[in-house]
Amino acid sequence: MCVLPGTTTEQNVADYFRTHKMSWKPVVIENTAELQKAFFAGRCDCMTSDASQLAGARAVAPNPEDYIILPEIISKEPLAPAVRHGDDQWRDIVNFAVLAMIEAEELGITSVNIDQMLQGGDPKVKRFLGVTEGNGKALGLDEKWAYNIVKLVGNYGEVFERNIGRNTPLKLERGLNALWTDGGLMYSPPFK
Ligand SMILES: N[C@@H](CCC(=O)N[C@@H](CS)C(=O)NCC(=O)O)C(=O)O
Repeated sequence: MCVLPGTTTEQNVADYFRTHKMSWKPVVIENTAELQKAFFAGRCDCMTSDASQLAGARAVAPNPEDYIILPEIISKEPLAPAVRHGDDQWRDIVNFAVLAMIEAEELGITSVNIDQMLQGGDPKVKRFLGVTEGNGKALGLDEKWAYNIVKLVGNYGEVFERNIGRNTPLKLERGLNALWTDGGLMYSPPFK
C-alpha cells in the first residue's frame, strides 16, 4: 500500500489492519507527488490518504475510471478551515462564514434565489440576510455579511457540488457533509 510516512493515514491503516488481524506491506514515499506517481505506475495495489485527497489524485490520473475509492471510511478526520490562535474576531468571522453557508442551505437560500428571498417575510431569513438587524454588529461586520457570502459563492451545498461534488471530476458524495436534516453532520446554530 502506498502511504505517506508520518501521516494520520499511515497510523489509521496500521490500526485497521492490526484490529482485523491482517498483514500489509507499506510502500513508504515521503512526498505526495512521488507517492501518487508510484501508485499510478503500479508500484502498489492501493494507496491510502484522506478521501478528498484520493479523489483529487484520481481526478488527474491517466485513467481515472480504472480506480475506485473504497466506500468504507476508516477514520474520523474532519477537514476544516484553520486560523492562527489568538485572534478571536477573525476566528469568529471564519467560523460564521462557514456556518452562514450551512444555515443558508437549511433556509433554502441560494445564490440564485437570494434577491427574491430578500423580499419575503420570513423573520429568520430577514435577520439572516440583514434586512432586519442580525449578527453583523457582534462580528464587527456589515449587516449584509451573510447575504454577500451566499450571493457571491452560494450556500454550502452549492459550494460542495460546484467544487467537489458528484458532477465534478472529484465525484464526492455529500455523505457526512450533508445537512443534519438529510442525515449528515452539517448543523448551524440559529442566527439570532
Ligand atoms: N490526514 C493526514 C493528511 C496528511 C497528508 O496526506 N499530507 C500531505 C498533503 S495533503 C503532505 O503533507 N504531503 C507532503 C509532501 O508531499 O511533501 C494527516 O493529517 O496526517
